[in-house]
Amino acid sequence: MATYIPSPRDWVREQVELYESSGGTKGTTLRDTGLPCILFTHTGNKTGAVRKTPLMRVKDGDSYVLVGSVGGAPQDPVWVHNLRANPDIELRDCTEVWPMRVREVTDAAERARLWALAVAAFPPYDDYQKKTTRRIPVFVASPR
Ligand code: F42
Repeated sequence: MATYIPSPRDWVREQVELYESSGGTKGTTLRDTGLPCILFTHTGNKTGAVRKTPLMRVKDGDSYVLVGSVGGAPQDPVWVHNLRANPDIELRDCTEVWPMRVREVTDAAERARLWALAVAAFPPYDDYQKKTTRRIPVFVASPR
């Protein structure tokens, strides 16, 4: 069984620990914004380690939209590289956990539709995209 390596970012590691240890009843929102988050488990593409990443919850039917924004930083989050290498994840939305498969969104029309859903769920995504020249990567996670 691969080892879990927590995020080096304290607030992220703490949210993951609270989210999971409470069985998805605590730590399920972005700090005090009340906006819902999901948590997904993925495989490190270099270490093979278990990695866990909270993201804002953006739903599209029974699929979820994963947005690699990191606040509009100049670099993609490294979980993007993990998903490109290993598309099988586990996604937790509060008390429910599903095995899912991700695919990166490349079609412009599909991206526009999903981006609108993402911004509706979390308006700062729009500011983040304006802040950086990189095209924020978007993935769809669907039940496998
Ligand atoms: N980030 C977003 O991008 N979008 C969101 O909507 C979002 C919401 C959110 C809500 C709550 C919360 O607590 C955090 C939230 N975040 C959101 C932040 C998110 O959880 C991640 O912290 C952020 O996206 C950065 O992801 P990252 O994968 O770049 O994390 C870095 C800091 C990290 O963990 N680095 C590790 C390290 O040691 O430096 C390595 C992690 C890793 O996966 N390593 C790979 C491996 O093989 O193990 C190799 C990766 C490679 O190819 O280099």
